[in-house]
Amino acid sequence: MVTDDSSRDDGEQESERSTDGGEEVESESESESRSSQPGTSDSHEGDVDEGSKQDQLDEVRENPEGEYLTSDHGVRISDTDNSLKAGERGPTIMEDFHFREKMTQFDHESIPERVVHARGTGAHGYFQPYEDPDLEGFDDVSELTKASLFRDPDKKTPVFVRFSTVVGSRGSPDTVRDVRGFATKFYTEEGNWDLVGNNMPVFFIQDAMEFPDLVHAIKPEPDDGTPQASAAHDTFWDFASLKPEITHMIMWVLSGRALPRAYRMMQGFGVHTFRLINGEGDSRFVKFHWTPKYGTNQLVWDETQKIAGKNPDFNRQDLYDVIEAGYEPEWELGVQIFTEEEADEFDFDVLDPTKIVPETEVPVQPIGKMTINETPDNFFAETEQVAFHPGNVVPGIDFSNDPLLQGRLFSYQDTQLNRFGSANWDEIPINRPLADRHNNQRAGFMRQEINAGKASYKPNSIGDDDPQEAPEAKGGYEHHAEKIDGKKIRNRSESFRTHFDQARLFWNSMTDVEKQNIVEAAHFELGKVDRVEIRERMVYDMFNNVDHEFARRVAEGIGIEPPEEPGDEMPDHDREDPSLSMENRTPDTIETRKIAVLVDDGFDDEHVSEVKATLEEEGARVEIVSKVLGDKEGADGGTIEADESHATTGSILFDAIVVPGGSDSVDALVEQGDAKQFVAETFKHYKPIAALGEGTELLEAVDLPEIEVADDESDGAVSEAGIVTSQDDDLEETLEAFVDAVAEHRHWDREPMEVPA
Ligand code: HDE
Repeated sequence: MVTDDSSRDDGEQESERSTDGGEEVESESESESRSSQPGTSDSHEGDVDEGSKQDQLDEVRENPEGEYLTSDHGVRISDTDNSLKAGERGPTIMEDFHFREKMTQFDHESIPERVVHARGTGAHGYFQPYEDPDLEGFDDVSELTKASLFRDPDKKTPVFVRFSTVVGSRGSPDTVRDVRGFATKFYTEEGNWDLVGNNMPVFFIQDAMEFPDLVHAIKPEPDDGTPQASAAHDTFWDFASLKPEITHMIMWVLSGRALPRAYRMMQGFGVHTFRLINGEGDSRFVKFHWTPKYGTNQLVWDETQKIAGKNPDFNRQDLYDVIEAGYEPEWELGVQIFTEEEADEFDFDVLDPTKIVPETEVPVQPIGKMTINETPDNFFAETEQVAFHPGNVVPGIDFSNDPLLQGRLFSYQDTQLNRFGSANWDEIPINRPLADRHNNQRAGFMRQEINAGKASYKPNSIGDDDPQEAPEAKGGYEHHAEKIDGKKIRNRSESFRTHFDQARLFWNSMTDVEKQNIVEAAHFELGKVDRVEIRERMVYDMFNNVDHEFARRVAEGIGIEPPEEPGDEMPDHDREDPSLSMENRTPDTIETRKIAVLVDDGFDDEHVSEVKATLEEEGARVEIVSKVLGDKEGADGGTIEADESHATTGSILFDAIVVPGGSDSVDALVEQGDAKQFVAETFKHYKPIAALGEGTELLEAVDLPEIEVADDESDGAVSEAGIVTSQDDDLEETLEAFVDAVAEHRHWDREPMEVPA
């Protein structure tokens, strides 16, 4: 239960009932410290800890274990299979309250899906600030912000995080090319803070007014309702080709960032410039960054399409499985801090959400860490009903005038009214804050709270004018007193007009492989566009203003003439920012990676047990894959159970594969098309492969292009382009090399074009 020492210490106030129904215990010292003035307690310290949200949710958890079936009103039900009829073969009788209740509830089960970000998954966890973060120019984080969640390194603030795709409907596949939502609700002692961000640091448009147009353009086309969850159609690229400010975001969306390997392997960004305000009222601009412990890794396009069929819940299931297996995905929260004066010196406008603040200009400084460690009990109650709102901020965090952010401050409250049909959506358990709530807002559909007292207005004398407004010194939220002096104008600032400069920075910062991936993504996306003039506009008016060579390469794949000269607006800088390339963000760990071991009867017992032990010790998840399910017998008589068969899985659902030795096992695999496809696809998708002893024969059978595989002449392990093989028994050395290859994630130095899989 959340203790209630954040309530006003008011001598005249009657003991309040805490909102979660728990009892309130008042210590002597607390009662002594009361004064007749409200709000003598100006700190909330001690109110919230890691378990507070779960404790609060426990109050509403229902568990049927060992219980009788009842109606919604608590009456025990004797038969829930047969409706009440006039005679065994007669019509159903109106009196059947159980039938009516059961059916009515069912008929009303669905609520509107989110208009964007409908498809998602969530998890619980906590945020903990670092002790004494190394903040350049500041001795202490409190010099930066008064928000209490950042200040006490012993404090763990509960969070709920929801990851999502944007375009697809609630049932669409997870692995589509799309931006991913990364929304975090912090249940702080000072109220809820919602950091509603994405896995890309920029956005498509500059003004909230354009959002309905963007979403209409990218959603399925209005006449035939296709395609689902994809930008690859005429209306999106028509819109894009007429909006040069979209160019930078398009570069991100064509890159591997739009194909995350897992939600736990994505960066997150607040996107907009926000403000941090300290206790003196000083404001600084801030950009928020989440950096994942497991690195920023991607799938490849061919893989994503196959996964969409084999397991459309790939990312959703992955997050659930990993947490249930006891792993705790983490992200470091970092801030880029700059003053308004510094912002004025940048060659872009920090209020323009199509721009980043390059890390080469302002470093990201870590201030804390988020850990997620608990899956929801009920998808609907938690993940579907969680409702975010960028307007949920706590003292110490404030907004900038970014016109996209400003519009969001309206839209999210409004959209929740549509989804929940009531202004009381904040009372739903997953949305309810841990901080106390007292105000005169009340009634409405589905009101849960019983607001005691006679006076529900202010000012009042009947109820001592409670609840009292809190001055800033008592934790009252004060908006930053920014001086504004302007004419009412419906226009866009000139400073928002440099559209290609940072798109070029992004392109310059990519590795050759990443560039090629972007070009191929454009071939697919624009290749799906029927109208040639739209393809031409994208290449001639947009890409040719980012990089001439890029535009030429895109043109080659989509049946239009390549541009001859660079575009008139192409910037000529060669600036790079290494932080933008995912290749620079691969971590040195294989924790959580999923590795398949391909076996059949007759496998080499020692190989399999060593492989499992070594990889699991490194934190990987190992699964035995065979032709069919059931026990497999080793050459030395051991048995092992297959976790998956070729019918239930595929190489695309793994990060790497191992083919152990054992001549009977390998002879069988060589005869299996599925096993050969497993190897060929893994190769094609640049993923690591290990083959031990006879296992190398399966690789030979697949005829991989130009890769050296260990033979009898080889001395120890051979490792080339992520293919690790050995013929002798030095398993330790071989597996060490394989672990390094897995940590590297993808091995782009292959030529998989000829592989038919
Ligand atoms: Fe959202 N966005 N958005 N958005 N957004 C919604 O709110 C909207 C924008 C983001 O897991 C909706 O509850 C407008 C930027 C996430 O529940 C809606 C504009 C960023 C989520 C809405 C934007 C986001 C949403 C739909 C332009 C990254 C999912 C359902 C002004 C910084 C949250 C809902 C979840 C959801 C409006 C632009 C992130 C309609 C008007 C920029 C992660 O209110």
